[in-house]
Amino acid sequence: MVVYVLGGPGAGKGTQCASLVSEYDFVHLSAGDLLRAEQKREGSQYGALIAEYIREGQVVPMEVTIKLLENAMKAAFEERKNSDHSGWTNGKGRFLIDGFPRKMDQALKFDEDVCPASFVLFFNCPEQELLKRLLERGKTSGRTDDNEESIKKRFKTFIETSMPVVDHYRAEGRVVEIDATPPVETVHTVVRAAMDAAFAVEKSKTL
Ligand code: UP5
Ligand code: MG
Repeated sequence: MVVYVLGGPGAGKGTQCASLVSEYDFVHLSAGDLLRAEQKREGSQYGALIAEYIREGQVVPMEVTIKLLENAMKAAFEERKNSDHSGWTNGKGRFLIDGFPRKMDQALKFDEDVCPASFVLFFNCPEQELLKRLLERGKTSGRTDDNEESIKKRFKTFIETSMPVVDHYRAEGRVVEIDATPPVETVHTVVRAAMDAAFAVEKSKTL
């Protein structure tokens, strides 16, 4: 099972995914985190390219990101193969894919080559609130894109390039939209209810 977790920069994708991991036995894969790790990896041929794209708020070419996601998914299966995680038997597993796909080409390619998503959690939040959160985080995050100039570029890319992906899945009836403006705990309660409902639908399909 794959759930895409989408939303603007700073919407709370990473924060909410972190709680869902233990509650639903998901493996959480943040495309941004995987790219940042690859950027830092000694000997990576993509380091400089990733650094430039992230600072400019642009979407890294999909081949790089999909490969990183595929590798991380394989590693998760390998790691859990002999464990007692109930949702992870017989080649089944649960992934929260955070911050991906953020461009139509990535969405189509991943759906076709790796696995189509069961549904999409979309965190909606006004830019003013996102800017406030990211500038606050930028005081300590060390992220090269948590500065006002990069944040503005990330917003532009999100509206122009990533919202069409959300709209594509919305047209297919696969988007669960969550208001991400309230405090973390409030959003979390709503997300849990949405997950429980989505799991009930998934289960009914397999009965
Ligand atoms: N916070 C969270 N929820 C809150 C709430 N409800 N109320 C108040 N504060 C809240 O949260 C951000 C901050 O807000 C934190 O300080 C948190 O405490 C607080 P977080 O959970 O980190 O939000 P998130 O949505 O994960 O924000 P993030 O900055 O990670 O989102 P982006 O989508 O911008 O970043 P990502 O890491 O996914 O991508 C970075 C870059 O990588 C992209 O711009 C792009 O260049 C590249 N990329 C690709 O090229 N391809 C990909 O497929 C993915 C990324
Ligand atoms: Mg994040």
